[in-house]
Amino acid sequence: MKGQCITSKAFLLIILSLSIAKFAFGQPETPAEHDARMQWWREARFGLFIHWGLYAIPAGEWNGKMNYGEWIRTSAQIPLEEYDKFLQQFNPTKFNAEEWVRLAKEAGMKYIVITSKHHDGFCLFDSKHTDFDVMSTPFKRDIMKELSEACRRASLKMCWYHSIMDWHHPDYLPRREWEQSRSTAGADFDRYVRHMKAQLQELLTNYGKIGVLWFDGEWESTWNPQYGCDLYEYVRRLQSDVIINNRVGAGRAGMEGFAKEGEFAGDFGTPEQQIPPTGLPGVDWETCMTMNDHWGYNKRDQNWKSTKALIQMLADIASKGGNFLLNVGPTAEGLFPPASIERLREIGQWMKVNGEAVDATHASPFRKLDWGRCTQKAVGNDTRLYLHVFNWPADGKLNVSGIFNQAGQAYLLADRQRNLLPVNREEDALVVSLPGQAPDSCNSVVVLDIAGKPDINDPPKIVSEFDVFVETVEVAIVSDRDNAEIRYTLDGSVPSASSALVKGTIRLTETTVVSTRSFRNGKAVSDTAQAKFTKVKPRSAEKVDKLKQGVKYAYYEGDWDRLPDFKTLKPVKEGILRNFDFSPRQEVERFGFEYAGFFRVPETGVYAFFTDSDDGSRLYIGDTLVVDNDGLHAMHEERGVIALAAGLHPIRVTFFEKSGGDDLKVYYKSLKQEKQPIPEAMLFYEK
Ligand code: FHN
Repeated sequence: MKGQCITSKAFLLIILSLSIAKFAFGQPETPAEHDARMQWWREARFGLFIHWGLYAIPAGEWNGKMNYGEWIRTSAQIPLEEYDKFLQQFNPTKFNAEEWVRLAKEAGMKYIVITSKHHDGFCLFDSKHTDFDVMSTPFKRDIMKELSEACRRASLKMCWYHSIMDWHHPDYLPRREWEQSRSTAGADFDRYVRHMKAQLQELLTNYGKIGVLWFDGEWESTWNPQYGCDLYEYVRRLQSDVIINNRVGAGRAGMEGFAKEGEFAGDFGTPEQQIPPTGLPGVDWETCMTMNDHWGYNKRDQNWKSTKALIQMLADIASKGGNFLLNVGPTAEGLFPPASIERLREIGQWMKVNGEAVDATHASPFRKLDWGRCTQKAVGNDTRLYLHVFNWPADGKLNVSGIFNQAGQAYLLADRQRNLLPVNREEDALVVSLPGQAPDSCNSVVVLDIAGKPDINDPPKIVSEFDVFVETVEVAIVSDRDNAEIRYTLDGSVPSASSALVKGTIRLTETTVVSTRSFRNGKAVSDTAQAKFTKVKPRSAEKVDKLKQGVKYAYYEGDWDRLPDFKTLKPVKEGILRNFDFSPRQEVERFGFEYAGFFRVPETGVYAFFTDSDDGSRLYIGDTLVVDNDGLHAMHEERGVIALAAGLHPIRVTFFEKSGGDDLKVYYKSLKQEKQPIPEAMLFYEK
């Protein structure tokens, strides 16, 4: 909606679910406009993350403990007035913006994301809206101004990391649990949001064109989707081309980094310290990662990832269509740690020879390659495959299986003379004959040109919401293969050239194994994909006489790494709640709940249940464990499926929190009901 943020959750979900039609000057952004805005970022593939601020002064040490980083103020529970003393010590006299930008550029990086303000609230830029900024330090230079100008001179994109959470500003809520002595009297979160917007206006007005706004610290209870949507639109109005990550919203599913279903997803997902297991066609995402174990400088942390590991991660991420944001935590003097410089230089040496196999590439057309990864580029109507060979074949034969294209030329990207390598077809594989010696110990790239778009042995996909059913189930078989016949069988046999052709969805009424395969001119051109759909009896509903709305709860306190057997423990408190919430809790850490009641199933069918929790949780229907989401973790969601007859079914949810963030959300969905939190109206207990 033009210039307005949504006033109700329902409207918000409608707008947010259209989040692909992004906002630009009140007109929905067309897919072509969105692609144009994202293009430089998608082609960049590789950027530098910089976490720098007052925390570089203690450099990870406080009161004899050595394992802190940028969270030191809250992890070491340093009182505000104590931490503010660092302001007078921040004087990075060796800071040289040109040097930082040169190191990034030579590493093959195309953009720099730096902490304009991290959670501690200290601003590395000259802000008129706070004295807690670099101009109040002995350094008295606008670091962001110097860096943005150096980036511009080197044609690198300047990007801001900006924390929504702010442990310094008096209007930011909540306070840290250990900081209850710091009064919240008069604190006004909306006034804090106005303050944050005023600083973002400075960052998007005084430093030229900005590439990305990398929000973070969006996970606390005071932030919500409406603030997020409003902030996204606000930033885009200041610079319409800026790209904004999904942490502007409030719907990120933990460190996996993607927005939950129906939640506002910003412009790209943000897996943190991890790489998604597969590519995510049509989804923009960027893995951010430290070189050692800390984002902010820690003088003791020597647990550095090897250059080889980092180069292979870069190839892995690019082969899945993602970006790699690799972090450096500079020292209080303004220097990159030597180990970081060493890795940037070595990555740069590899990129100098092989950067073409990363820059502006697209995801691999293969599901899996045993010897390495693949990226690709269109060359006219044909395709150039970049085969990233991690494990050089001892027999000199590089087997690229499951490809039906005609082969063009092949050569080593490291070979300046482009000496051609022999390529032979062996059934459904193209085999490239390689020299005995790999040109690179980390990742040797073989270029293989093929005619047309990749025609890969990708079996058709068998799609259905559930793999169990009560009466009937609809199954779709889909494939994006060109000029191929998709055939299937329902008796578990491998489809042949005379098997049934897929025409629309298939309705099953009995337990069935569906098998499907692609054919061309009577010959199979894919493996066979199989899926089993099982007809089940729904769990019988229970007769319960005296019902009241709500659930029973029992609240416990204890220190667990996994869910305890609450039946063996004595609850601190018991009672009735309207839903699965923490309101009775008396501790902020080391507590648990067991909720029990009845879930009213509207009609017989298959139901999916979800718990999204930090830390562990489980959901039972009757004696059946339907969702197992146990363990120590950030917000993480698990799903389970069960067939239920219409009526009342016992539901039991268990949860524990050890320390740090905490939350529990319980959802359900069916073929007729989109995923939604279990409404209070469906929860009952026996009086
Ligand atoms: O709390 C921050 C952390 O300090 C760091 O900035 C990372 C980098 O993405 N983000 C948050 C943790 O998820």
